Amino acid sequence: MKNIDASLHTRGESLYVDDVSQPEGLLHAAIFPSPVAHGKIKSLHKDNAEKLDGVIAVITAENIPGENQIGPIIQDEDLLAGKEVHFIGQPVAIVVASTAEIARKAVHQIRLEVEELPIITDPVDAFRQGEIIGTPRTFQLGDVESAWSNCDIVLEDVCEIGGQEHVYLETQRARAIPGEGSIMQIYASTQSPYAVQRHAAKILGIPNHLIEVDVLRLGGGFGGKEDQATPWACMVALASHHTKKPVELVLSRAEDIRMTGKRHPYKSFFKIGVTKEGKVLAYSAEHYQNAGASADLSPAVLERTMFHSTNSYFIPNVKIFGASCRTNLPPFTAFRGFGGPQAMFVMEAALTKVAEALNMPREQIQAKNLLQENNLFPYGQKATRCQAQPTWDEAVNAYQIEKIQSRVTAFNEKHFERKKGFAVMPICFGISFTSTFMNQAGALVHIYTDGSVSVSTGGVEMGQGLRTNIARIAADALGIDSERIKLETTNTIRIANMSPSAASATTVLNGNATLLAIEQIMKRLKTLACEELKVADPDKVSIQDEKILYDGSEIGWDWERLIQTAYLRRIGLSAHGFYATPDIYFDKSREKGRPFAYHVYGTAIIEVTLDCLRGVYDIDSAKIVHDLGRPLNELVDRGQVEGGLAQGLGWMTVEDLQFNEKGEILSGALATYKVPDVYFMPDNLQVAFLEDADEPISPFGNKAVGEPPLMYGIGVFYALRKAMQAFRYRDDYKFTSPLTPERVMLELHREEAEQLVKTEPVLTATPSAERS
Ligand code: MTE
Ligand code: LUZ
Ligand code: MOS
Repeated sequence: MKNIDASLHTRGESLYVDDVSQPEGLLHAAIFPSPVAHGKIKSLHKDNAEKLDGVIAVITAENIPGENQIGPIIQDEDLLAGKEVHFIGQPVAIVVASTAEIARKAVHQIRLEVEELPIITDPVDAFRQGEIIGTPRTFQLGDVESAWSNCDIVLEDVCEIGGQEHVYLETQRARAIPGEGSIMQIYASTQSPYAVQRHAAKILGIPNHLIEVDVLRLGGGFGGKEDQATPWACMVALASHHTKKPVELVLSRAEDIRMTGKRHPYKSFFKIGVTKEGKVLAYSAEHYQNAGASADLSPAVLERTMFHSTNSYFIPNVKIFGASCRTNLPPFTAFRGFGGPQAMFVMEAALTKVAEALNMPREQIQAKNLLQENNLFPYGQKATRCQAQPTWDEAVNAYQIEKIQSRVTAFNEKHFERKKGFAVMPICFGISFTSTFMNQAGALVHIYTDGSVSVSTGGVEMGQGLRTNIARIAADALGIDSERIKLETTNTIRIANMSPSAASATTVLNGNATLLAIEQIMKRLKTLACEELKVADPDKVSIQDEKILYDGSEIGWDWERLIQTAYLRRIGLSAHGFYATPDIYFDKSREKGRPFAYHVYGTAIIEVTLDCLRGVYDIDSAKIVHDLGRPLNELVDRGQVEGGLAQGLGWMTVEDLQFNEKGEILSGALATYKVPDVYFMPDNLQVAFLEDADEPISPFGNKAVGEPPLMYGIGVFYALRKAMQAFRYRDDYKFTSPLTPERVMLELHREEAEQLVKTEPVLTATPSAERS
């Protein structure tokens, strides 16, 4: 089955928020953002903006009728800055005008007087100054303190891990349309329609049921719209409330990059102890998460970091500490992997350090410590149906790792300035929201009298193929052609209290809810078929290829006849299904439990060629064995694996998110922030799916696939490090990401670079904000 959006997308006919024809009298909003990273607001001068022709209103915190609060976990985030500003780009005022151009022009007429306060941009500085969000966490297994003394060697180092801009193609946007009384419709590009609904209601001081949120599809979310689509939608609702007119807000790319959060940068310290054979006995890590100016989803992201701190390895003695640290940068937020990738980067750094110290191949150390069936994760869950070893073995055998090894060695002996390196990267990713209560979903199924079917779920299509997956699931469960299934928009009136589409669990949760809705209708239809066809056992009735079967053989009726008869017999042809993931729990007081329904595993081998005189490199190949369960739509799943890999490779290499000490973003445009393109991707990209790995709790055995493949990208960092070592061996190359060509140069030629910096004036980049 092909992606049901494929032909619309390729023709450019798919609709997004602002493609829908404009309602009469639509007004446009623009945001006045804080120009400084920290300070007390003394006064806001907006008269000049208000005087401009075409400006309808300038809205500030004082104009909020309800509560000026949008914090999702901790109540620490103003919709519009009230008394203080905490990062550059923080929204302070909304200008509403007849056109977007006028609104933006008016924004430039606003002036903010601020009494500036000290700025923190580094998470460890923040931690030292007590700027900690929530309570730091500690996960423990065994006893690291007594284990260190049993180790032959103990190594320590630090990782500095960069953030990542989402670069969804469609920037943040929303449109609000006022209805009668206080009713409001909101069209938003959000992964979380319910978050928009409840926060808009809170801002306006009205009950949730007066707000309807509708989402057709997103031009990408990648976590950046899990929570951070909410403010823009609340702002148009607020503007619409004041003007009594429809209002739209579309952020430009530059505004989007400056105003929204990204993947969290981390500073992490690790200590690892091993036997001289390379068996890891003890591991400890301290993760200092740069949370940005408000909590946003940071505590949940940190929690996932904790859960993924040992990746797909078993270590008997573990102690992980994590703290969410408040800085004066935009609030960092969900991004594919949700804190997992940072933890896994650190684990790989530790194993690399061990391999280098023991002078053993990295992959030998990895293989020695792979997670096995029934091993315990540090949080107390057992690894069951563990595919760490099977995916590793299949990758190593199918892709012939010895051949890769000897090819790399031969190449490196022959070439002086170019060096190859490779790395094996196993992944293990827990599936379920770590907040257990969020693992719930609803679906609403209608069958019309012509046999066509309407399916609504709480899931949002963001390019990941959800609509196609749900259509596949519904068609298979009903035994009919997928052409008969229509996927509706995601709407808070049809599905209440939905969780965000995130955590890779959208298909699993909403697909199961769809199955539960269909099950109810099927039960009624089967009973009806027994009555009409004078057969006895409803359990023996089935539908296949639109034919009604009894005990496996056709009995002359087809789908349309069955549905028409059901209608005439007054049988309900609609049902609502509700699904909640069973058997998951977590006890935060002990930091133990079973938070995940299951884990997704996989192994990648990544090979690179590095030009050691210029710092530039090619990713030659990425060869993956991925644990997918049974594919629902193999092309959709393959697309997720390749797309996730691309994003992971970019994060580790060229995507260099930079802020200066004033909290200004230096990579605030696509000219200064490079994302991987099609040429950057490995020429040789192979993806194999592990066979016979059906997941019992998922619809038709399919496993979640959205996020895990991103973490294969981590392998490229260690492949590049290998190539660097082949050129010039040193055991103190830094574990600092991304490993841009520039950083490769500075590392490979560290002494020369230091000499240069001493003698040459250093060029400083101009922040994009000053250029625009
Ligand atoms: N794929 C595309 N094309 N666009 C996206 O925005 N988001 C990713 C992943 N794949 C994303 C994507 C993220 S962060 C998640 S959590 C999952 O898709 C969400 O969808 P799922 O739960 O259906 O896997
Ligand atoms: N969002 C969330 C997520 O709220 N909880 C999670 O565990 C999660 N995991 C991945 C992505 N988003
Ligand atoms: Mo994805 S980070 O769970 O939206």
